[in-house]
Amino acid sequence: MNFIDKFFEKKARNVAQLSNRRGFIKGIAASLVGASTIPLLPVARAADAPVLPQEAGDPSSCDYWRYCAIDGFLCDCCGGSYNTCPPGTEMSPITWIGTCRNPIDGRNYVISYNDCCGKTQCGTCLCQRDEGDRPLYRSDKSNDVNWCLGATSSVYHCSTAIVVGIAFDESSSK
Ligand code: ABN
Repeated sequence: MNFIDKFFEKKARNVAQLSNRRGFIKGIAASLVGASTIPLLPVARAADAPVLPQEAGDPSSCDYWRYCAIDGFLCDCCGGSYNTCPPGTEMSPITWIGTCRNPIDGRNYVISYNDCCGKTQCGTCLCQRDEGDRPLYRSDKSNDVNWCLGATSSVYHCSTAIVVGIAFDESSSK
């Protein structure tokens, strides 16, 4: 065999090796494994979306469904809203948690009653519904607590009512 024959034989073997059946199957398998890992990658899922219950009622009225366990001045009457603090105040990072039934969909929602802090008390729309409230000596179960003690300023202004989740049904938690 002369030099040219040897050269082309080697090239042909290389090409055959690269395009053999085993290599082809290996390639398919690799792409299948790769594709199967795509759903495992971190993506924003619907369950992570904020809970937005259907709304009914007047957030400046103490009867509003989210206020079932509140004790304080409604921020909605004080320049804020049922879930935002008035300008110039800061939301307390620690809170009292209640569970209220939404009359529209009949579901129970977990509500966080964050106080707004840094201005003297608002003084309008005092609302004390106290559902589930326990005496002050059970501070973990009492809503009669100034949660601004955990904020930069401990001066209490008003309270918000923020939906943080859907509560388990009593029957499903047993
Ligand atoms: N969480 C409302 C509040 C603030 C100060 C004192 C009592 C209750």
